Amino acid sequence: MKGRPAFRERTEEEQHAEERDSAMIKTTLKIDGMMCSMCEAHINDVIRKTVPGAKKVSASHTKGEASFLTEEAADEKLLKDAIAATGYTCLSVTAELYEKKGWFKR
Ligand SMILES: [Cu+2]
Repeated sequence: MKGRPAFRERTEEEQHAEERDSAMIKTTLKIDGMMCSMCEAHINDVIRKTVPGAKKVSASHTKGEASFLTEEAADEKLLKDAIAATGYTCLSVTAELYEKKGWFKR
């Protein structure tokens, strides 16, 4: 008796469907002016208000950056303006594809 189910190679179509479902966009902002965890909280608030669908919103004053995940690309100018209005400076915004399965790796 065999303990494992037979392995079936996934079709290319299935693989593509899976990539579409699991792919999100990770946006990373370089932010100048954060000095402590209160600043991080301010930035997190601004991001959540500016990008309502944002997940995994996280700012780090030691790294001077903040990041979050979205299904659709976030509006760069809107973010920069909102951060500037809070008293910090958004130096850059970068977006990259992010796979959901990576969340649990570390
Ligand atoms: Cu602070």
